[in-house]
This record gives sequence, structure tokens and C-alpha cells, in this order.
Amino acid sequence: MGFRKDFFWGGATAANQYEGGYLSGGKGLALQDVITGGDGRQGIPRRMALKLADGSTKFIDRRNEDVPAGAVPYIDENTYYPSHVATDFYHHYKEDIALFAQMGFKSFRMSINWTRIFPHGDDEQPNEEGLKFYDDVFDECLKYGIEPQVTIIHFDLPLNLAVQYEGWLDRRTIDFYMRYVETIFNRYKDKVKYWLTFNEINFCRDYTNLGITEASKRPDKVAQAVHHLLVAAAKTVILGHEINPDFMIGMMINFSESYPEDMNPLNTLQNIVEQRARTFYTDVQCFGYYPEYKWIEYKKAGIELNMEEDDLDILARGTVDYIGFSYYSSSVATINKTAKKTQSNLTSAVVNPYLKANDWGWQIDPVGLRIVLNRLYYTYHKPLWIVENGLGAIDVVEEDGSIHDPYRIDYMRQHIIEMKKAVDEDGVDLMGYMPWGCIDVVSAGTGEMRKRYGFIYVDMDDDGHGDLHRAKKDSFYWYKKVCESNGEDLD
Ligand code: BGP
Repeated sequence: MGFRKDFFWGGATAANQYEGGYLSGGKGLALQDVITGGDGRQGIPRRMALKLADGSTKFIDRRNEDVPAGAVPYIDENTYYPSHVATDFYHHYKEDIALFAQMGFKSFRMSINWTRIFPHGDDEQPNEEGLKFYDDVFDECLKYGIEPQVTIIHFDLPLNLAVQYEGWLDRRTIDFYMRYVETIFNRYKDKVKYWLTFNEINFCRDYTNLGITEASKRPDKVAQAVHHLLVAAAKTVILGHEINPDFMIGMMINFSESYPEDMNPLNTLQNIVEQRARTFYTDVQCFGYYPEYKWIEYKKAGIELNMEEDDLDILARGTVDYIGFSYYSSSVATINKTAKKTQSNLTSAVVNPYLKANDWGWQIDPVGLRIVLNRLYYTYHKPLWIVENGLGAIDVVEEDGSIHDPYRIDYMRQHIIEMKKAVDEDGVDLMGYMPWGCIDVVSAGTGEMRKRYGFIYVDMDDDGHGDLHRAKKDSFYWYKKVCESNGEDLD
């Protein structure tokens, strides 16, 4: 009973939110480098500065406004961009990995910046300095017996591919991506065994992930680009197993639970329909084919995918070895169009009166995690790995430098208790638990630093002020006990 002996206790990060060094070592510009910060609680969105086709410039809300055709994102010199320094893993990786080792991490999730390896995305040759950086990072992890888990694409697209090719809409992007994948697979095949393809693939639908202009007006183009992502993900699995049969290559999805509002059958039906925004991806990546409901949806919308002859075969052969997923909160499905809504992970959610929420409105639901574990395991029968979970909160540094974060400990304790029940009582095969932002990083949704998840505090604020020194929060010592006791000591 209890978690498996080789359970991966660890933590998760992503290059564009953590690494900084945005032009160091030959790195090129990625779309994430041209997105500003914002303020989630004040409703100030993250923005992008654009040079428009007529020569004028303008800022847009990167999530709720389309990038017009012909527009080119640029860096406005009077604006602060949080990814440029982030929390500077680029220069602090040795110190940070040593701290992870102190906590007893067995695994560390990070992503590779595509533009550190291929600065423009379509380069013929990789950038050796970028490759060397990750060699050093992996060596440092392995020195402490920490298994790296690498996300190949974490909300990441070279700016050049967006501007010159319209990103994933252009089939050639699959080839550029595969060149990147082949390069890193060959280079790191003896250092990295666990991979994830596209972070939260179900949220990769906008310009910053797909590179499609006027995305909201072009659902057919979005569907086409998503098809390219799925083919690319399947090709990754096939190629990875050829390069090293021991590779474990997972998908990565945000799987929030959702409940029908009440006993009205129409709300249960609504829930099934809403769940398809997630299960479409797990169905394709685990079963190896498009589910019938998706073909019907596309047919009704007049969407016809351009497929190459062997696409369906690639999808069938490229099914994943495990399911990696993020879980933070849950939602409610209802046919009531005026139901009260709150914020959630990169989206909004209907309010559930049974749950409390964090400062950003995300509803906290540990039991929902057990439900998701059951749903995924008993649908797909693949090992599961929770590769993100955690509480975004404002931390206060006391005069003596200590940081007391009982709210974070409590959140994680409740989720680990439910995880344990899923393993012990429900028989779910769970590989690991990687709390998000194990060290403070920039928020993906709001671009803020004040929204912190870490066990380790980093001195950096929303305007780029801070000396970047690291400090252990109370949760650091708590999580150390959790790792060392294999999840038995949660006090
Ligand atoms: C997920 C992303 C992460 C991360 C996390 C927390 O959507 O995969 O990159 O940031 O959510 O979200 P936020 O940073 O918006 O609080």
C-alpha cells in the first residue's frame, strides 16, 4: 500500500516562465518574449505590441483580441517583459537544483526553449551553445539522482515561425519541429528518459501557441493547426522510441474536473459535451484516432481537415506511454447561460457553492483530483503522472526573512491525501507528483510575479526589481518530509 517505491516526487517549471536569459547564448526570440506582464486581480491583461500592416503600432490583449493578418509583434522599449529575466534559472541552475536535491526531489520537470536550440525555428543547424546549456542542466540533475522530465513545447513558438509561416497552420512547421525534436532526442538520449510533448495541449488554440492570425474568426484554421500538433506529437512518440526504446513519452493536458450543476439531465449532457474539450485530446493521443463526436462537430461547422495520406496511421502508431496532466481546480457545467463565473486556469469557470477559491478565483477541489485520476485511469489504462498542481498565492517575507505559507501546505496536503486514496483504494497507477512552480516563476496566465507557487521564494517583483536571491519558505521543509517519507508524513 502507499505510493510506489519509485514514485517521482518533484516539482515543475517551464523555460519561458523561469529561465530568463532571453537572448543569451544565441537564443532567438519566442512569442512568449513579446508578451507583457499583467495583473490578474485588477483585470489587467497580458498584452502584445504589434506593428500593423499599415505601419502603425498598437497593443492588444493577447488572449481576448486577435492578432490581425500581417501584424508583427515587437518589443516595445518602454515596456517590461517578465520572460526576459524571469527568475533567472539560466544563471542560477546549480543553486536551484541543489535546493531541489535538498528537498529530496526524485524528478524535476522543465522545458527546453525551442529558440535556444533553433533560434528562428527554421534554421538548418542547431545552436551548440543552447544545446550545451541543457547538457549542463541535465548533468547537474543527474549528479543528485534527479530524473529530468522534459516538456518539449511549453507554450512556446519561435517568433519567426509565427511571422513567416503562420506557425502551426503551415504543415512545414511539423518538419521544423521534428528537426528540433530529433536534435534534442539524439543529444540527450542518455540523460533524459521522461518526456512530455505539448504542455496543456487543450489550451494551445490561440496566436501565442499556434501563431494563427485572426484565430477567433477562423475555427477551420485552428482545427487544422491543432491537427498538425497532434500529428507532430504522434511523430514524436514514434521517433523517440526508435532513438531510445526506453523513452517514456507522455501527453500533457490540463484536466480540470467539471460537475453537472444539478440533477437536470440536460446539465449532465452539457457536462459530457464540455468534457470533450479535454477528452478529444486524450482520445486521440491515447486511442490513436479522432473520436466520432469530433468528426460530427467538424462536419456541422463545415470544417474539412487537410490530411496527408499517412496522418491517420501516424496517429494510430504514435500513442503515448503515459498521461501527464495539470490539475488546479474544477468547474460546473450548466445550461444556465447567466450562471455566475469565476477565473480558472487560463479560462473561466462556473462558481461551485461547495468550494472555496484562491485569491485569483480558482476553485479549490482536492476530491476533484481523485475523480480525475479515476476517470483518466479507467478510461485509458495508461500510467498517470500529475505534472502540475499547486496554489498561487501572495507570500509575505517577514522581517527576519522567513516566509510562512500554511495555505500552500494545506492545499497540497489535501491533494496528496486524495491522490493516496486514488492509489490505495481505487487502484490507480500513479507515477509521480510535480507541484507547479516549485520555485517561484512568472505566472503564465497573468504574467505576475506576485502570484507565487514555490517552496523556494525568489526576490523579484512585477516591475523587474529584486536581487533574485533564493529563500526557503515553510513549505520547503514540509515538502522535504513528504518526499523523504514517500508521501506518508503530511503533518
Ligand atoms: C498552467 C501552465 C503553467 C502554469 C500554471 C499556473 O496552465 O501549464 O505554465 O503557469 O498553469 O498558472 P498561472 O501561472 O496562470 O497561475
